[in-house]
Amino acid sequence: MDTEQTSQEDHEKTIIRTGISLPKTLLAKFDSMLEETRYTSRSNAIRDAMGKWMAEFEGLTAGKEMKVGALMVLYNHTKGAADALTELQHHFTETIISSIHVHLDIKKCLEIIVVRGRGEKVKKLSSKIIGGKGIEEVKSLLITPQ
Ligand code: NI
Repeated sequence: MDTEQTSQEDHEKTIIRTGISLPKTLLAKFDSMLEETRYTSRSNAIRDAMGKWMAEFEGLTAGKEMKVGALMVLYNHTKGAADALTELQHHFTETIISSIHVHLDIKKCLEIIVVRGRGEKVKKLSSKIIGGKGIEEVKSLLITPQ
């Protein structure tokens, strides 16, 4: 048996316990939705959700392929996100064709950033938005023109 391979497999199976901070209401909603499924543990559901998010992020773009589409960004403008988003877009003028801003309510905004460019550039733009201060959700709708 190849000991190096075994060691690698063991390493991949190692379970790490970690703690995360969540709003109480989010956890309550998550738990109540879990009850509608066959999940027997919160850990398994969180692990699957992480896997789905990672696959979506990785699959967002295929490096050299041309993509056209939009990044939809929901954010809270009272937390400085508007200025940061504008500043960022000024660094991606070759990739961003246009953007549409919608004031949803007193705090929330939706920005639809229309993109055209190589997947790797779109992913770079997206990765600089996701998780930013005041950013609540980012969705991408991208197609590969023939
Ligand atoms: Ni607005």
